[in-house]
Amino acid sequence: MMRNFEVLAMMTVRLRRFRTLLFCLAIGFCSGVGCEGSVGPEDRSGADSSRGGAQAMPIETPVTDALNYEGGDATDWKIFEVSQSGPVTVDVFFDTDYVEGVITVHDQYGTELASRTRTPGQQQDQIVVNLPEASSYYVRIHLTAYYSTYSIVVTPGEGGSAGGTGGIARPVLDEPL
Ligand SMILES: [Ca+2]
Repeated sequence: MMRNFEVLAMMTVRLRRFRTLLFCLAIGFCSGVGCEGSVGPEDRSGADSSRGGAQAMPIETPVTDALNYEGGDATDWKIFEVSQSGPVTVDVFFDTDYVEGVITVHDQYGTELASRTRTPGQQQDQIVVNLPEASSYYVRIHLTAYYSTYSIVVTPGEGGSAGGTGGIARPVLDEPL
């Protein structure tokens, strides 16, 4: 017949084995699904990941920022103001042309007015949107893959490759003479 301390020692050993088993299972689970070092798409996005934290963007002034889907900064919100109703052109220029994502324009209540899904391979995305009144409006730039620095500018009028009154083409700086 075992004495009390022998029973206690045996149970302690079993408990340690059980804890070791749990530990190994946890390690195995984490290495399987990538617990360590994994970053969610918005984990490092900052306040501008939501409309309430949108960064101000003056009209006709390019603003440069960066997005990184795998690095945890998939979304930037920008806010701009217009003093009259009418069309504006939003141009977004990505340094890395194969990034994937979607650009949307919203009114002051968050209602989506226009949307453009990026075409990988094009550096410039252009959205023309008719704004119904003098007010604040938002642009949401959201990546679904990869990372890039980008510049965004809002100009009054209708742009487009057909020679509209608004919008700009990306400046070409490195052309050979
Ligand atoms: Ca962000």
